[in-house]
Amino acid sequence: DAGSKSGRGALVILEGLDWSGKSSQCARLLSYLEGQGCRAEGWRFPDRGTSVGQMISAYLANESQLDDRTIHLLFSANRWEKRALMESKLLGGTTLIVDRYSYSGVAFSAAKGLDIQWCKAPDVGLIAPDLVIYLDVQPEKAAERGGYGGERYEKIEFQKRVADHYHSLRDSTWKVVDGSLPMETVEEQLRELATNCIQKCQEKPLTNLTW
Ligand code: 2DT
Ligand code: MG
Repeated sequence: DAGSKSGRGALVILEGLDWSGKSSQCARLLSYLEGQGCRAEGWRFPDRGTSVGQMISAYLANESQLDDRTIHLLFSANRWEKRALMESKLLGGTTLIVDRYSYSGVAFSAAKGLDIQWCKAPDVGLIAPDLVIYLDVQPEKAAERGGYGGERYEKIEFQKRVADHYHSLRDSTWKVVDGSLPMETVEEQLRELATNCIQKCQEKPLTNLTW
């Protein structure tokens, strides 16, 4: 009965390359948790619904050009504009299942050659995740999935560099799940990881991201 007591909600992030299966798994995990009576919401970054998010969306669709540092800061601003709502949801007992967060921010910008410390700095002070699940899929496998190649970063060579940067960001909150396993197997592993995390962090205070 994850989340049925009156503690805070958990901040659970899913990370991975484009077409690693994050969005499908987020949706499946969310409906499972809701079915268990757990209060949970699905979020994603970039949140394309805000005015900052619309600038990001146009950039990703190659409808606009932006300097690499400018777009990096817009991605970060897009998380900052959601920080207060995120905090109140979590403190109010709602678990957030979030498709991408600051790790995407750093891994994708660093893959363009930007300095990693520079990339990390604007996200210091955002809410620290309780759990980061990395869906590990080979860039070549992800590229075979339908729809691949539609947006700016969906090129195998670039995704390989992103994967290397993700690798260097792994810390104690990360769990790596083999995203090439059957969907149901991946789903089962995510259920277990998320349920454990939700139970464990009910009494823990929220902390800020420090890297
Ligand atoms: P989606 O396909 O998941 O909508 O992502 N990205 C994402 C960044 O470069 N920096 C960030 O901070 C975030 C959150 C990853 C769209 C693309 O945007 C990239 C893929
Ligand atoms: Mg995408």
